[in-house]
Amino acid sequence: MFAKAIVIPPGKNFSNGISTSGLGIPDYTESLVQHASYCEALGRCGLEIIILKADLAFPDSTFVEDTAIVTDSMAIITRPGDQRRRGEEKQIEPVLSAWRKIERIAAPGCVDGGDILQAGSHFFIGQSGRTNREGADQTRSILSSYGFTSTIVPVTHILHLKSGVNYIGDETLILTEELAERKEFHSFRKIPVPSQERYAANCILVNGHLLLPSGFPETREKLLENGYNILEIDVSEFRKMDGGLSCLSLRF
Ligand code: CIR
Repeated sequence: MFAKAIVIPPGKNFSNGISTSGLGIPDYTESLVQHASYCEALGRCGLEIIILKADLAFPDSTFVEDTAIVTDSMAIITRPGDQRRRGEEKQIEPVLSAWRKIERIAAPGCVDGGDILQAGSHFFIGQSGRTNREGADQTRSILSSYGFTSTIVPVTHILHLKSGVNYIGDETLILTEELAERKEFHSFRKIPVPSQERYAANCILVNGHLLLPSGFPETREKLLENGYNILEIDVSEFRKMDGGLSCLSLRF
């Protein structure tokens, strides 16, 4: 069960962040409305929301998940893989240190939290354009010293591991068709998303509610058939900046 979530509403210069989506420029007012609905949904899941202020030096800082890996016993402060985002983690560390022992990723290691997927006591660590081998190895070794096991998964064609696969409880992964073939995930029950709905693979289970991006009817139907209690949220403006639902909060 999660008790809290840290969020950062998008700053005025949100549209200056990194984007490869080709989906156009996000509407700032709409992004604030969507962010507020996202927070409201987390509130409905019983979480206390800790809202930090956007720092205009970091237009991508609303994607707060990339700055830390939070477990029950400790938090690892990451070292973001893209230079333009390096420093976002400095705002998060003092906040998390009130609740968790702090560990850190050190140079030359780089890790984005979006590459770190927890499934019970096991972690999958995406080695991607943002998380290098050194960062993945540091993460493995910290996790192992706290009793967690982990597997490194090569990530290609998508930004982060969690852009394509997420753990939704009961030994179940929701994932893209490509990732469903991967041997690393063979022991899990899988809910594949159709290729035209691949964005919906980034959804999160929060205290018995499944937060799902709106606009993905086939995935929604499949999840309903599987008994999930769905809360749909429109995050279209964040998608324009390559962000998914999971990256808008740090839940713990
Ligand atoms: C970036 O490229 O870093 C941001 N525009 C999007 C980050 C999304 N984060 C995530 O999926 N964990």
